[in-house]
Amino acid sequence: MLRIAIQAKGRLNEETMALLTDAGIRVVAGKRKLMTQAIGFPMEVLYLRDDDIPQAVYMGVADVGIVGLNEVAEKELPVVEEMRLGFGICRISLAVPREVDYSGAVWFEGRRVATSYPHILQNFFKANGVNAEIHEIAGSVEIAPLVGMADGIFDIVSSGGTLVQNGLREVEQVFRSEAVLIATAGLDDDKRRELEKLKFRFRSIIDSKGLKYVLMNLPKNRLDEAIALLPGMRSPTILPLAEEDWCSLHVVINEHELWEKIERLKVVGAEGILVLPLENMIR
Ligand code: PRT
Ligand code: ZN
Repeated sequence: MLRIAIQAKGRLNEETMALLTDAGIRVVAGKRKLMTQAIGFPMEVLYLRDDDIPQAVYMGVADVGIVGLNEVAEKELPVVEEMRLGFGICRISLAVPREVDYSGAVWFEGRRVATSYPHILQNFFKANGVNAEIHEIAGSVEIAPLVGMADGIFDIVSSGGTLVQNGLREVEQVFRSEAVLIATAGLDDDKRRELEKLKFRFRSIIDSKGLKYVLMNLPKNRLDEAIALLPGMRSPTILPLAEEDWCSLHVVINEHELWEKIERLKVVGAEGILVLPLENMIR
């Protein structure tokens, strides 16, 4: 049976739980319980702090884990990245006080930088031939320049709001991150098989994100024009209607082009258009 490590609480917890639920895996998280048995998939769920997940997976305490790629990169442990999950998207950036006249990475030469990601930062400085003093601090990195602890910071940025609030300006985007599924290297055959099943479920959920199932009625003689407008799956589904000159067309359309497509379909005579959420697309 697989054991998966997930973040007990924090930014990744909610979307991780939602991904498991969508994959038909129910987890009843008992308060203060470190581990629970999943329902709907033979799996145990281990709740950890995100910082501890790469190590737990590396040691085989958990076979797989869901954690930010930033934590995996920082820990520099040889675990296998199985799949990117498309949430928890952020970057780790260097930032300096707004008023600084920034001249490129050399600006950091001899300067102090506060961060919770010293290894990733060290690699960046090394690649750029910069010698800077890296100060590792656990939290509230963004206030370090204000209180005189550092000249700049290297921290996670998402909207950029936190930097602005603290009078800082993002100057180098060093590392891009999102939640990833990682696994212990060299899982045995049984566990590998279970993991492939899990990945198959995750993949179909990720692939269906932003997709809508669209049904419409269409005069048969405009069908070719309508099909020419529609991208996507191998061919649209066309069903006969009681009224002879009409048919019903079913297609999958991506959210971001939904309205544009619908407007054009109306021009070629589509009527009674229904847009339905698409839960899963199994390829
Ligand atoms: O308790 P535990 O150790 O498990 O959690 P934690 O407090 O260490 O981490 P948590 O829950 O804050 O974040 C978990 C993971 O979410 C991170 O490792 C990233 O992979 C991912 N993630 C995505 C983020 C953000 N977005 C994010 N915006 N992690 C942190 N932030 C913080 C950032 O540190 C900064 O303080 O949000 C602030 C910046 O946000 P903006 O939107 O103002 O730019
Ligand atoms: Zn953490």
